[in-house]
Amino acid sequence: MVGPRRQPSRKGSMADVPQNLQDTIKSLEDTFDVSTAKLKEISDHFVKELEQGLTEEGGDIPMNVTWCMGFPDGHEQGTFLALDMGGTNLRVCEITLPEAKGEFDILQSKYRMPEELKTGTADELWEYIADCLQQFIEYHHEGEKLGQLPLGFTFSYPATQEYIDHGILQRWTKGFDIDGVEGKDVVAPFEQALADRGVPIKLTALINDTTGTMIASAYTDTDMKIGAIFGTGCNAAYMENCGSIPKIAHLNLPPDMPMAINCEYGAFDNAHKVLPRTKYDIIIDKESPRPGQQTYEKMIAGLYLGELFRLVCLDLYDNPEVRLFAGQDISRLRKAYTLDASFLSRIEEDPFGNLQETVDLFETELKLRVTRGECEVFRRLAELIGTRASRLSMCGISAICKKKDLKKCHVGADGSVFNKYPHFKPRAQKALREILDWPEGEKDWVDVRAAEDGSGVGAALIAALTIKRVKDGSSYGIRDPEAMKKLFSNLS
Ligand code: G16
Ligand code: BGC
Repeated sequence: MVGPRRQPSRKGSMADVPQNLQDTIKSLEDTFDVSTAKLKEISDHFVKELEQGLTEEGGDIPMNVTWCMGFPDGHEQGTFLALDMGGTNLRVCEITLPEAKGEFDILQSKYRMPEELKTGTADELWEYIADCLQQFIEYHHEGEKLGQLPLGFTFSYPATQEYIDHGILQRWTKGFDIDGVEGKDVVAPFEQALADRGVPIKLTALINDTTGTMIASAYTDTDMKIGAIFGTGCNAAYMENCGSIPKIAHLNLPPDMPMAINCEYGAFDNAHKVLPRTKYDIIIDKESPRPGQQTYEKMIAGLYLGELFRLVCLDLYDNPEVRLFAGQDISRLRKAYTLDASFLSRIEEDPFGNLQETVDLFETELKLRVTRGECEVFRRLAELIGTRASRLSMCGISAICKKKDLKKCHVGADGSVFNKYPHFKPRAQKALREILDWPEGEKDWVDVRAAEDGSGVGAALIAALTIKRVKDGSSYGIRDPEAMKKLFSNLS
């Protein structure tokens, strides 16, 4: 039998929850709540780390120079391929930017990144990606004689770029652990796999998903100043002036020239100075493939939310005062990463007064029978983990706003947590308001909005901007400007 639809107000729902579980809820609140004062402290420290990342000496946050040197003006034109390799999906798109300002047509195929690829070999990775591209071209251009197609490759991992069409993987993130790629150029083996298959593609720009999201969003919205991903991983990009990037001072670029910076701020506070890490965050880090890395990301990104929930449940099972799942076989729950963020979303979205969906979820996913009181603990725990993630997520965004003195702007956002996790956006906006102290009664000055069609369009636009730049005579950050100019002389 299904209980009554849950009322928006949950007052009274605790009346029949045993005292020991009420105490558990209180203690979880103490563990996961992040106060306004703490958010402000984190955000202030974040500004310092952003600045340090731009210096020659560097710091925890890489602040990668991307060679994406300007926003689109809406008049970019041509047909481009875009490849988007995220944590979960691989997308191949063909994007046509027509004459009409700010428009685009998109053809796309989505392939799942097979789990085993994430811990396989480098050859398997590049071969899989090249196969997907080959399939896409054969399907959409069967029998056509094609010249070299320009490609924007969204590679959503930290990369050092001397040129826009080159990138050395600094380290894998998001649970990837493929040997022999870190510290090496990713473009050469990728191009080799394409050449082996005779696929007529020329990588024109290697970009990050945050830069792509920023550029795609700015194509139709000139207030867009930051691109952010709240998904399997977390990160943001913004536009800096070359003159404010001490680590590239030796290149003598014009000081006012714009340069997109891929912050890679998932690495914020790797020195553990300010984030309120719980014992669960510490376990997640310790048991990850790269302990000590991505401290901030591991507290807020989608990959880790289910794992946090699982670790707390295990702890409460072992706690003699609480004894969740008493007397039951918890072997399924013991398996690391068995729960993903959608498990929490579904608990948070359970519409029933008696939390029947939560009961069913534990039964189907974990083969566990749970009591009404336990469900109240799970509901509150999911809310606490989700709320902490959205609030902490805004420390990075507010820090960029402070650093660039952006009082009012839009932030283009993408990723499964932003798009699918319940209440993420209102919780995040509330935290931004607390950190940035907007005057009472004012609308949100910094507005985090869903990005237009993700970083695929961004990759195409950055490829277009790069070709345009080379044709206009700018060779900054392009490996072989003459060759690129010649190859794409037919594109406007
Ligand atoms: C979108 C963007 C990708 C980005 C991804 C992040 O893809 O186009 O560039 O990497 O979001 O989200 P997640 O980490 O949750 O996959 P998609 O395929 O989710 O629309
Ligand atoms: C990666 C970033 C990426 C972010 C969001 C992080 O783990 O290091 O490059 O932008 O995830 O996908």
